[in-house]
Amino acid sequence: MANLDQLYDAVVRGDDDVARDITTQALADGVDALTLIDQYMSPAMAEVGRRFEACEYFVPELLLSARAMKAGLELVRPVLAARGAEPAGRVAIGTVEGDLHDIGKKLVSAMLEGAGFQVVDLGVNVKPEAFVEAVREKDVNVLCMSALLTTTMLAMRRAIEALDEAGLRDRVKILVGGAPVTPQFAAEIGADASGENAVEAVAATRKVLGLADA
Ligand code: B1M
Repeated sequence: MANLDQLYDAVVRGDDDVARDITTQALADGVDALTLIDQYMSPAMAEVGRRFEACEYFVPELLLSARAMKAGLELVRPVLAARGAEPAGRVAIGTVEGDLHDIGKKLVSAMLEGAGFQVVDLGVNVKPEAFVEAVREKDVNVLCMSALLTTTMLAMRRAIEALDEAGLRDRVKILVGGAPVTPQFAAEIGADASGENAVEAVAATRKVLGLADA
């Protein structure tokens, strides 16, 4: 029988091999896939987030934990998909036009998945029209945009304007983030919220969707 506490520990310690092994064994033992996420992986990522905010963990630890969680999630996702389990919400995320930085975006994406959201990653250098297309086609509740350059953060405004012009602005909540992005800038361009880091991004996503604190 799989020792599920080891799954929690593996995610907190960022050990993707152990996370993969325990998840495989647990699924073979018949442990419920949602239990693995709700009771072990997500609480582990919440603990990682707490350590990050307390400056006990830094970006490298966050990346390792995100990788370990993804290793487990990749095994659990097909099981959930097969039985049609509802995610907490659907999110599309991308780094804006002209910007190739994707490490932070991937981290935000992994934390959102860890919190139970279904995430469509649109990649980097995403044009405003591609964000519009994602909102039109992917049935998402939240659109997340990341920018790391002071020059490219302006593309967030263009994407929001494009959504407005397409008549789709009211269909989604918009969250923006990345090193140069401030809450003032977010408000100025008409976004619903911003997050300073991946942990805040999850909290802000839950908040804009009116979900209770995790
Ligand atoms: Co670039 N780069 N880079 N770079 N790069 C920065 C951002 C820079 C600050 C370095 C510097 O000069 N000190 C600087 C920007 C200056 C500015 O505009 N103010 C810079 C520059 C100038 C450039 C180039 C223009 C350099 C050149 O070619 N002359 C060029 C631009 C290319 C382009 O995008 N068109 C460039 C290229 C690159 C690489 C390709 C070499 C590489 C990216 C590789 C990759 O991503 N695959 C790179 C890197 C690695 C960096 C630094 C060193 C690290 C960025 C990173 O990954 N951080 C960066 C300097 C730095 O930040 N110290 C730098 C780790 C990551 C976990 O953090 O991305 O901040 P971060 O994400 C955080 C938060 O910002 C937040 O949560 C994340 C997790 O906590 N967050 C969100 C991010 N997105 C969010 C979305 C949200 C909410 C929160 O909601 C939707």
